Amino acid sequence: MAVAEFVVVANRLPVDRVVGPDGEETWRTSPGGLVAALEPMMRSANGAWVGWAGQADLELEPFEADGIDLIPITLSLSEVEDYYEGFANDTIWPLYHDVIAPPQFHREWWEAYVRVNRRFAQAAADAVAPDGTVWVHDYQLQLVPQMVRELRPDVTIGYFHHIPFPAHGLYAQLPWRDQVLQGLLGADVIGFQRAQDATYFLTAVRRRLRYEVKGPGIAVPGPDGQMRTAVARAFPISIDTEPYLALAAREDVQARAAEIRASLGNPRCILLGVDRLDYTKGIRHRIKAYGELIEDGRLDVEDVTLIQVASPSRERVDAYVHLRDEIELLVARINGDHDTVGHSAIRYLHQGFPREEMVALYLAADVMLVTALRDGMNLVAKEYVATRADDRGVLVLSEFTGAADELRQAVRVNPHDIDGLKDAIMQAIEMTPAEQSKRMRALRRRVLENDVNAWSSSFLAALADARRR
Ligand code: GDG
Repeated sequence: MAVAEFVVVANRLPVDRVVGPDGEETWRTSPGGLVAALEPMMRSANGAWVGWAGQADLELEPFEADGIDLIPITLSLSEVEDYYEGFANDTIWPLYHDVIAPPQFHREWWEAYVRVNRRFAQAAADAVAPDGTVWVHDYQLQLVPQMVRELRPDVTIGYFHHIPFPAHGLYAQLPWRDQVLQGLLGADVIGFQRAQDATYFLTAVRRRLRYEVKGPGIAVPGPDGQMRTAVARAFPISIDTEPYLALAAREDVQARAAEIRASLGNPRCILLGVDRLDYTKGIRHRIKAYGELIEDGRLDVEDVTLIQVASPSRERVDAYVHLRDEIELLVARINGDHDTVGHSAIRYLHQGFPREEMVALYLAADVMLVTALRDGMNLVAKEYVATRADDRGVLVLSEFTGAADELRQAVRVNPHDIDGLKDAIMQAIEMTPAEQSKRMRALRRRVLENDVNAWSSSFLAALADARRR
């Protein structure tokens, strides 16, 4: 029965399965910013969340966790391989990140993508109340907006794209490029991270579908020949700042930061990288630049340490297996050549950590290195800034991240330019405390003002406008 006024559709449900000591199963809400931003809305508007529980062949009835109604979608093992690991993560992900890795095009992956998108759309259409709202998230579900519209023309539909949208020359490689545009255009509001992403999308719509585009508005023909307007523009996402501020202020977290510094031999400067182990994040470029600085004698491992957290990700996709080998070889070479018995050039951690530990690492780090080759936004950059309550510390930030549009006072880098990256790292290490404070104050103002609640409010306001059109 259709009851929810507000339905979120995302690949994953916002919960993780926890198996207790006696084998009993419970669900714990995962602490992502998206959940925090949508929670008030979910509660006040009688909301529901449609998504996959993260395990193949798991058939679950709708259930409630922490007051949120969850509608699980079942995926078979072959669908996980073809729709998720295949089409989403090995076709769309590399293509939309400027083909940093070669995208694989397979017709059976596309067929699974269509089939699974239809399942999500049907579940959303079944759950949403008359004249309700459906908000679809991300590149795994680009066909869902149009599929929901066909099933439920009465509802208002939003779509937010968390990753970049590529320039037309690259997008045009996609064999199913027109179908994907049609899928997205089912939404009333199509949100992107950066103005540039919205522009690329509008260009693709104009060039491929020949629809009329005026500013952010697109005239989309309906099945009855009537025109409606869809809007495509930027809504830069952010973090839920409150837990980061609270953790950074906690004495035990600060003590842990001091302990981390001490355990590394209290180096003069700690550099930090925190990324999912993904080829888009520029981890290799960062480590190469750092290794050369040591090699050149501009840095000494007695004074400086790089901590690199590379959390395990997509370990069944070939490109990620190769990337891991490549990075681990590089780290081992640099450490082997330069470590002393007491000091390590790079402390490499292929592990995930609890949020407390992440914040302790942010507090311990003098310089944060975000060197992504392409990144929709990059929330790590914003998390680092949020935790720096004393206005100290330096953010080195790639210009190819969405965050670079907002965080103008960071030390900007082109990660492909290794010499430029080396100079930027040195500039960050040598920055005076006064200059650090001046920049960090401005960065923090921006992050604290445009938090994830501001982001979701502005998107929902655009959806409310669409409803009135
Ligand atoms: C996609 C887009 C866009 C990482 N390791 C651990 C851990 N993390 C947390 C970070 C951060 C999040 O994961 C990663 O977010 P990013 O934005 O940096 O990158 P993606 O995962 O690629 O996210 C991206 C984002 O969607 C949102 O729209 O910004 O561009 O690619 O919050 O802190 N958290 C914990 N332990 C870890 O080991 N607890």
